[in-house]
Amino acid sequence: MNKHIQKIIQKRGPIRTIGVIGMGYVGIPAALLFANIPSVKMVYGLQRNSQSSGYKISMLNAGELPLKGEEPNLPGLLKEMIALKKFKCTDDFSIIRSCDAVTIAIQTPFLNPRDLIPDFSALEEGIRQAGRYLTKGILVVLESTITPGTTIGIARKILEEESGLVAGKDFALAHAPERVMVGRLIQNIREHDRIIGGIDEVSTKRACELYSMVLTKGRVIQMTATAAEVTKTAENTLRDLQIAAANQMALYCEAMGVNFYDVRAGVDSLKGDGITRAILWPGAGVGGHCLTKDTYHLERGVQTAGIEPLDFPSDTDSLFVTARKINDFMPDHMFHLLKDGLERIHKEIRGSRVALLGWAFLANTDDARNSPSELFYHRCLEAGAEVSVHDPWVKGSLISSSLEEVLTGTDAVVIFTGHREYLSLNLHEIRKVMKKEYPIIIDGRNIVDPDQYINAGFIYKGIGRGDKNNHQIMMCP
Ligand code: SAJ
Repeated sequence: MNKHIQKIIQKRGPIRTIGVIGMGYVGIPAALLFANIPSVKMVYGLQRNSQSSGYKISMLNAGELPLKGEEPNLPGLLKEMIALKKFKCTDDFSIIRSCDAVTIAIQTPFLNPRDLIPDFSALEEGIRQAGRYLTKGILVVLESTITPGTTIGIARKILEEESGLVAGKDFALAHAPERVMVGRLIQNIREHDRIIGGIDEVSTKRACELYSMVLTKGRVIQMTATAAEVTKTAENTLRDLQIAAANQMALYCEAMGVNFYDVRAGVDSLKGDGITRAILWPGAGVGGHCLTKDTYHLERGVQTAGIEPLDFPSDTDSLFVTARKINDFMPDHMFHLLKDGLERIHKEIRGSRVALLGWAFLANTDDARNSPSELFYHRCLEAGAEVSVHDPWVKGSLISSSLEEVLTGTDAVVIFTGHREYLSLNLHEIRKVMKKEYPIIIDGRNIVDPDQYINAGFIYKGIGRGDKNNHQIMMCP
């Protein structure tokens, strides 16, 4: 262990003043939970005063949360920390000079999902800002999801350039990836195990000291910084892979005239020691800002941070990238099911009217980032169809909250998101407002009972329902 930094940290003593860079859905709860620790004296929420997000500074200092959706306990915690003067939001990054630790939680989106190059500009700017004000013995922690190799690579380089200090000798540096989900931010930070990877043992130890203060049920899991980066990207890559396996199995079941859900129940019935089959659910696609990009962070990591040549079958694509392609194909499959449904009543897609139910990427949320619905929507428009969109959770110029308005006079209703409101659809009401002899229903989330709709004269298509997708057309009652 580096004796030099150990001495400086011992001299500095316990972590009392903390800076959190990036007042988003990761940084805000983290900052407030740190502030809520009795032994912590002060937490500064550091937010650049930019056109797009500078408004958060005054909003947070007024005790208002700049986050959408319900976050249990967060509003009260903000007001309490403001009242106790233990939290303050500022664009004055020089305050980092008075901090014992600074965490960085800035998003790393893909500018253009097609080229799969993450846009690190905002994160690098945040790291540069931190670097300018580092003092000896400070702990720097990256919380953003980053390409493996970033912490010991570009992040370390920028911090050392800006501060003139040396990581591991003058300051501690670690990666502790966020694992929060909207709607459960406080609970996730407290209860999920925290992966903590320092560039060396002293950094890991100091970062464990920081996060142990906020953990309740969760425990710290220590590893190297690069292993922590791989863990975070891998946990979403493997979830994406599991979903892709369910999607591919559903496509096979459709081709073989089999009910995927029977197969799923059958496979799932195999229990016993050491026997595991984690079958997830097929659907109209995979959206969001985690699973749609973390695979590509991992892929870039193995290309850019490799210390050994990758030994992999030369004529084989990455299983993980293949999984991404399968999941990204599902909105196209929904389009094919729509076309097949229209063809059964000798209608073309061009000129047809489609009611798209669900714009959010995740059921019962208003989060529409990278939503599969958007891909399907544009595919229909390009094919000459007219599309009306309903979502009870998402607001937007394209979206109506009136189901009747969206369904009126349409040829097909297409369910993309499993919102709970769609579990109680009234097929007779739907039929009445669609006013079609043979209305079409395409179920992308296994929401409806096929027989009920088929017997009511609907043309039914559902993902994974090979046993129903070529049903006999029942005379309309
Ligand atoms: N999806 C399926 N089939 C499934 C599960 C999900 O098609 O069986 C689709 C959803 O409809 C959605 C997309 O995948 O479009 C993503 O769903 P998700 O449940 O994975 O939700 P996310 O994207 O918010 O993932 C987050 C991740 N959490 C973090 O990155 C901290 C992920 O690691 C979690 O496992 C996931 O939440 C969770 O389990 O809630």
